[in-house]
Amino acid sequence: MKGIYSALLVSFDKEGNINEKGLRQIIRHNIDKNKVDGLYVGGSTGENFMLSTEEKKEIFRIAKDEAKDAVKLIAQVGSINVKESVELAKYATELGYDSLSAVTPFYYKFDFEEIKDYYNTIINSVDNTMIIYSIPFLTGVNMSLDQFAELFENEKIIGVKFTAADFYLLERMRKRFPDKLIYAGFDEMMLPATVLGVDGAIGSTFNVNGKRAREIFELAKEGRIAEALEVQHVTNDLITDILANGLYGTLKLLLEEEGVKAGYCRKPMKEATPEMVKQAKVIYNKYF
Ligand code: MN9
Repeated sequence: MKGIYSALLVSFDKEGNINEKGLRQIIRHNIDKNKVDGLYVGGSTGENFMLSTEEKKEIFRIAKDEAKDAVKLIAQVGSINVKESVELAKYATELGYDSLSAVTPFYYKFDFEEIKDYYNTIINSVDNTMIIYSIPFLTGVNMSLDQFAELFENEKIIGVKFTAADFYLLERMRKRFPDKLIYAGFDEMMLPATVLGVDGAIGSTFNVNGKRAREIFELAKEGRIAEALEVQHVTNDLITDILANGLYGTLKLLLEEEGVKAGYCRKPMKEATPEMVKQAKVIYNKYF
C-alpha cells in the first residue's frame, strides 16, 4: 500500500451531475500518464462532502470498474452520519477496495471517546482496513500522539493520511508507529515529509503533477536531497499558481488542456471565470 496516490478529482457537468465519461478519463490519465501507485477515492479533492450517498457509491463503483486491479484503491467513507459511513464501508469493501479511510468527524466538537467510537464502529463493521484521514486545517480536529496511539490499538487501523504541517508530530509518529502507514497529505511539503520517513503521499495535485511528485519522493528516499529540492521548487511554483487561481477548478482546467474532460466543480464551489480559464492556460504552458 506504499507509494504515490492521487486524491481523485471527479468530473461534474455544468448542472453538478457526475460525468461518468470524464471521471473515467481522469482515472485513466492517473494510471496511464501519471503512473500513480493508487487512487484515493472520495476525499476532499473528490468534492465528497457535497455529495449524496448514492453519488458517493456511484463514484466508488466507476473508479473500481475503470481501474480494476491496475492500482491500489482507497475509499474515503468518512462522514458525520456514521450510518452512512458504515453503509459506504460495506459497499466499498464488497467492490474490492484495498483499504478504507475516514476523515475525523467534523463540525461538532466531538470528544476523543466519540472519535474513537466512530473509527471502531466503521471499521469493525467490515472485513477491511482503515486509514485515518487527519486534516486539522479543514476539520478543526487536532489529535495528539497518544490519541493516535489509542486509535492504532485497533489492528485494523493501519495508517494515517497526515495533511498537516506539524513536522514535530510527524517525526514522533514515525518513531512510535514504525509499522503503521503514514502518507503525506500536503503536496507542497512532500520533501520534508519524505525525509521524515513517510511511506507514501496522497495528493490532489498529483492528478496533473504525478511525475514530479514521484521524482521528489524517490530522490528524497535515496537521500538525493538537493535534486529532490529542485523538483519541489518547481512543484511549489506550480502549486502556488494553482492555489492562487482556485485549487480544484484549476486542476480540472489543467486536465482539460491534456484532453481530459474533467468538467466543472460542484456547487457551492464556483464555476471558473474566463480569467481563471485564461490563467490556467498560462499555468499549463509554463509547467507542462
Ligand atoms: O488530499 C489535498 N488536500 C486538499 C490532500 O485538497 C484539502 C492536498 O493535496 C492539497 O490539495 C495540496 C495543495 O495544498 O497539497
